[in-house]
Amino acid sequence: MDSRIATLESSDRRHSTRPDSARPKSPWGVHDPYISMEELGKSFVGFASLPHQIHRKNVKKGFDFTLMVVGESGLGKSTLINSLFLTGLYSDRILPNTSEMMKRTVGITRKTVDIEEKGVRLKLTIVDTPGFGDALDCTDSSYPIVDYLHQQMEQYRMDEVGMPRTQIKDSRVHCCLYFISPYGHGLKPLDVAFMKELQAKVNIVPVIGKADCLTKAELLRKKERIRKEIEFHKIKIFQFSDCDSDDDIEWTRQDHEMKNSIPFAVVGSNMQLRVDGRTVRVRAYPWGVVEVENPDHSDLVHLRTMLVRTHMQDLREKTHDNLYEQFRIRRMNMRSPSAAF
Ligand SMILES: Nc1nc2c(ncn2[C@@H]2O[C@H](COP(=O)(O)OP(=O)(O)OP(=O)(O)O)[C@@H](O)[C@H]2O)c(=O)[nH]1
Ligand SMILES: [Mg+2]
Repeated sequence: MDSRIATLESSDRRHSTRPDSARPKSPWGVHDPYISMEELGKSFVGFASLPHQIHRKNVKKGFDFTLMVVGESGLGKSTLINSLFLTGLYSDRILPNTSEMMKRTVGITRKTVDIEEKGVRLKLTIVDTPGFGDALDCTDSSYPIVDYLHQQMEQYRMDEVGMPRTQIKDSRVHCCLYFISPYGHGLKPLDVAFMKELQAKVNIVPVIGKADCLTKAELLRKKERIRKEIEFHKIKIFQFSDCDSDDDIEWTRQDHEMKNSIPFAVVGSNMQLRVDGRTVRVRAYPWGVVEVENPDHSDLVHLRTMLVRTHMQDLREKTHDNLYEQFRIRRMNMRSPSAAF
């Protein structure tokens, strides 16, 4: 007898021995959503398969996710993007030559990659922005970025009004990695002003760039100080949702570790080396090697886990349900299109 029939028989037996008056059990425990209702017994209407239906539909449609990097010039934004996604994850991707990598980013650039993993399609867009200098007033640097965020929200709003929902392309920015310098004593006034400017428009995830410039003790102190300053200045950064009490211990541990890593201390590199038979992305110094994906050296892996594995949907939902909704309401109440931002 095959195992599926054995499972059905035992589930039939479970239902037949239950007294009629007993409260029907939810069929969540049945793993095959396509087992017919007759097979499950008459006590279920069938809506318990809704999560599976939603899952199938979403998988078919695919997902959009857009990540933006913002911060002072030369903090390793463009390098980190490469380290995070565009080369490491996609081995067939052509590496730009070194001189191209060293170039300063001069305008807002958008790169999109279509990825498929186990039948799930993801359209990942990375928005790289030019770094700003030491000016005290952030308006000049923030204006093009804020304007870009506005345009994507406005485009989505117009598409919602004039297009079939299934054809809408979501280019709204779901997450902004805000780079903080490792050299200063915490947040600079410009960082505070910039993040305040961005907080109502995009989910901000703060990161310390070039974290290899700091010792472990310096890094811990800097993280603590930045967290306090963020709280003091009432800057709204992306809040990680709390674990539910029924989440498993490993998940809770990972979640705790991730929350403690904020601001993520990252190291980026475009160089790969063979170390002990493995290919690793490194920064090679005369005194040794920093492995960018080694959790003892950098939080890059925590950041990637958060962005891709654990909080992508949370970031997408917060963008749509909170930030976009507030934009839409403001936009409806105002005559001038740009006033909504
Ligand atoms: N020490 C160290 N250097 C880095 C790191 N990441 C990048 N760099 C170097 O820093 C320089 C600037 O890196 P970019 O990635 O171009 O910096 P950026 O923030 O994009 O700069 P802009 O485009 O001007 O805003 C390059 O020489 C990189 O090799 C890092 O994690 N640690
Ligand atoms: Mg750059």
